Amino acid sequence: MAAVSVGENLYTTLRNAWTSGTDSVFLDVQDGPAITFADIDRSSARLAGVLRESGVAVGDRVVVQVPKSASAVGLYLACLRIGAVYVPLNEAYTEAEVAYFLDDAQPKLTVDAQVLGALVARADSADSADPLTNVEPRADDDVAAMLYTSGTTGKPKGAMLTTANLRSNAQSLTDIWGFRNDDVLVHALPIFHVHGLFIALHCAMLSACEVRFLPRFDADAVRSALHGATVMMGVPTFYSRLLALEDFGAADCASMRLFISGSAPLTETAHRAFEHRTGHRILERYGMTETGMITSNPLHGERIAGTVGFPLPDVHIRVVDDAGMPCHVGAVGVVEVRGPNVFAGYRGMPDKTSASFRDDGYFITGDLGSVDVDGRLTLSGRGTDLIISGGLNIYPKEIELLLDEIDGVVESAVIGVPHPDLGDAVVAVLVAAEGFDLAAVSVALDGRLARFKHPKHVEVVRDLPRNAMGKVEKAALRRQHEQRFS
Ligand code: MCA
Ligand code: AMP
Repeated sequence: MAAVSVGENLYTTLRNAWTSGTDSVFLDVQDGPAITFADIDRSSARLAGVLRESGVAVGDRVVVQVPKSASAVGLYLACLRIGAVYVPLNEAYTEAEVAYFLDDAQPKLTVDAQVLGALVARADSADSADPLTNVEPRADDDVAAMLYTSGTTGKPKGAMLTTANLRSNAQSLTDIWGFRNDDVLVHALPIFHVHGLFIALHCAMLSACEVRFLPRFDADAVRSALHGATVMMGVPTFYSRLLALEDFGAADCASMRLFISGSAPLTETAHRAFEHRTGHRILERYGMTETGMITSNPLHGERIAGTVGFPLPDVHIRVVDDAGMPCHVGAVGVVEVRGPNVFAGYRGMPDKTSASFRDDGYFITGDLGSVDVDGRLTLSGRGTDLIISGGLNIYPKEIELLLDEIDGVVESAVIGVPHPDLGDAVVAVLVAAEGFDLAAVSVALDGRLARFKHPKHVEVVRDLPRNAMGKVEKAALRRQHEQRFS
């Protein structure tokens, strides 16, 4: 792949990759005319002009909480063009949650569905701002986007991703996954996370290939989109839902060359079942908001179920013990990573940032894993209580704090429990006063916590299991509830 110069805007990198095929389809949006690369170039230039006219300048943050659409992609590219920092938010967040992000990000502009409609209308109208065809030069370490991610106890932190972070990951993945301009990518992921926004769309743009841009994951719609397509990226729930379609099989995947899974562990059972039904071995990869993709199983070569493969080009990983010393081959420890993919830090949180890095620049992921003699990484959980449900991260502490405030709740413990569809599902265990009414739980959480974080099951118990130090034993609780959804 051609080397890129320092000072190149990521938009320019992406655009240079498709210049020869501007009339080819980029986003096949199902319910409207297909968007070509030339279309998105034009519409993002117009939107960039409108953003500029609205006073958005280089380095300003633009917070975006909108449904998935071609216009949202245009807005992302418009922000890149003018050097604004794109800050996407999950559509499911409540007003209370969004208020925190706005206060923290201090955006110049906040875009919801209505504002996006108005921006697009202005961009489309004859007397609108001039399209901004010149692209702002950006240095490699300039921040291009900021995505929120939470710690185990603290509030969400804005992970600042630089031009070089996004570019290096995009180039490596396009390369190692063998993307070509005759690929057709099935895109059913949301575009407010690294997976759907950067990994999927950057690979498509760098290879100038077509994207079947579905509004959300719907198993039947995805199944029909697979016909004539070549690649799909998804979270494990996508694969378990496809497998749940009774007659889904090889005939549905006849044109496919690659299925990629990530964001959460893909069980060996799902991996094998998918191969058995379709003949395809899913390629599993591993990443984080702060780092983009870290490792991947090989395109050519053995894809091993239950492992997440090898570090990407220029990315280095190591596994360390509690004392920060490198572990022996095969021993489990904390995974650390260094490379051009690793973020610039949490905005406005220098202490949290430095606590996340070793002195030699390695980022501490918090994931537990081991590396085998060939350098292949296998993950074995996390050192923290993080719950990954349907590919979305949920932090027990955030829910426990709200539960503990409910009248009649003495204490609470929130755990992730194996779930056939979501991987893990949220369960809340409460110690409560006599006669406590469970209906109070949803009343307390509604409007304060995005619905996907609400417990799928709530149970009242007499006591929570504790160790000798008095700490709640979540592992014991998880064992007690492990059959709940099976
Ligand atoms: C929706 N619901 C959920 C989830 N999603 N509950 C728990 N976990 C979830 N993930 C709840 C809703 O609140 C609602 O509840 C009910 O399910 C139906 O909502 P609906 O929107 O219809 O759900 P769905 O369409 O079935 O969505 C499930 C999904 C979706 C397809 C698995 O969550 C999804 O697309 N997940 C992918 C997330 C993702 O892109 N992750 C990447 C981030 P109620 O009825 O009670 O209101 S990680 C990343 O980017 C890193 C870097 C990486 O490695 O990739
Ligand atoms: P997030 O920061 O929300 O993007 O979530 C990142 C976390 O998702 C990682 O730290 C891992 O715990 C988890 N993750 C991503 N990909 C995988 C995978 N293939 N297998 C297991 N866990 C994964």
